[in-house]
Amino acid sequence: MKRGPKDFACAGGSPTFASTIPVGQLYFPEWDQYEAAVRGIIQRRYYSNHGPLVRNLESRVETYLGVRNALVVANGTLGLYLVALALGLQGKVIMPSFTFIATAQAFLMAGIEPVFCEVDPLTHHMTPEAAEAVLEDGVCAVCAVNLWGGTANLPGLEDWARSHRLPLIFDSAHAFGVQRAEGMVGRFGRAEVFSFHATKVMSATEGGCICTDDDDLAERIRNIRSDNGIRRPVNVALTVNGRMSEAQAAIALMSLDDIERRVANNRNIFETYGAALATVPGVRIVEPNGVVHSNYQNAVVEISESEYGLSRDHLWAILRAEGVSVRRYFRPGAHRCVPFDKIRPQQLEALPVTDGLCQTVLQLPIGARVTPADAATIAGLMRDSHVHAEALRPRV
Ligand code: T4K
Repeated sequence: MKRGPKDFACAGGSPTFASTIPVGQLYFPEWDQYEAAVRGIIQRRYYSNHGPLVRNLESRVETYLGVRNALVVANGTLGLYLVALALGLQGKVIMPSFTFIATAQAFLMAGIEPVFCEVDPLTHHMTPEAAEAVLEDGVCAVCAVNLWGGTANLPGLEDWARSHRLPLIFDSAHAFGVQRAEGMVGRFGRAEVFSFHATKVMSATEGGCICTDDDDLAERIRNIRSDNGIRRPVNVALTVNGRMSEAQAAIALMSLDDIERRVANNRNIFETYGAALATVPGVRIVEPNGVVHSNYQNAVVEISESEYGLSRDHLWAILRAEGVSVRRYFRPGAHRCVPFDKIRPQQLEALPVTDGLCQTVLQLPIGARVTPADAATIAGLMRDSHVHAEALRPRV
């Protein structure tokens, strides 16, 4: 506990944490498990190109999510790119600006121009109304993003996309293992793409996964991904190496075996933050939206400077000095990032909700390397920072 402003590390006091508490899920298997998995790879003399571990992983994910096709790839960005190629998209795609820049970059790589829409200020997700507001000539698809262990209004977006005859893709980078009343995330739209990056609940160190119930689309993706004609060869205009290696698949299989335990830890952490921060003025924790089961991929708060006494950026600096690796995802919105600020200058001042969130949202640590006790300490630091806000403000 910080009894006075001088106790804070930013003012010369001792940092609360001796080693930094990371943001990100960061699953690491036990060494014995890893050694056994790698020994198998070496004994089989088979590193990549849709090997037995990749095939097993795809089959396990299909069963876990109840989806017809799970196609693992090198990373989530590439997954979105492969979907855009396989759908033969040409023109523009509607997507929220409040997302990781990779969402927009993946489509731009495929020659498709993003048209950015607003998000709901409470849930941080795009809505059918937000998509309707930016519909323009040349739009050929919609890419919604599922954030923070929750989802957008998936059935509402499906209805809207259907009524405009637009294919709907979900960037579900954050949403592996998330469940809505209608079913597991992974089965909505034409395709959904997960990230299996180390910072995600489901980790292959680097990796991603495209899920679709559309068998023809899946076959095109398999051929574009360069699998040497596994299953049914299909003519495609372009092939891209999007393969996942056996070593990545080995980690992913161990991550999947362990996922429920880690989600339970995440939930404890999230609830600890929620209870401890409920009475801190100007701090709102963002609940996972629209789901019956969250993976608690993120613990996200919004900071209201007028009520809290410090801006989000002040609090960010204070916590980082204390050894808490808080992050300001996403900042700035994609519409203000290179090269989209030049491609669509007409949108620069058109997204005030997104601009506001980019200045107020903060990611708190959650994941395998964080404990509920850490979360209680971090929430205590946030309370103390509020109590001493006036003295802390000019120093950071
Ligand atoms: N769509 C959305 C909505 C996304 O959020 C993302 C990715 C994508 C699409 C694209 O998916 P991928 O192509 O990445 O599969 C991270 C991740 O690189 C990225 O996957 C993620 N979203 C994005 C939001 O965040 P960084 O650069 O902020 O993470 P990094 O490397 O700084 O790590 C975070 C913390 O974890 C740090 O404290 C360091 C620590 N860490 C990290 C790694 C990788 C470790 O201690 N050990 C590690 O091995 O981007």
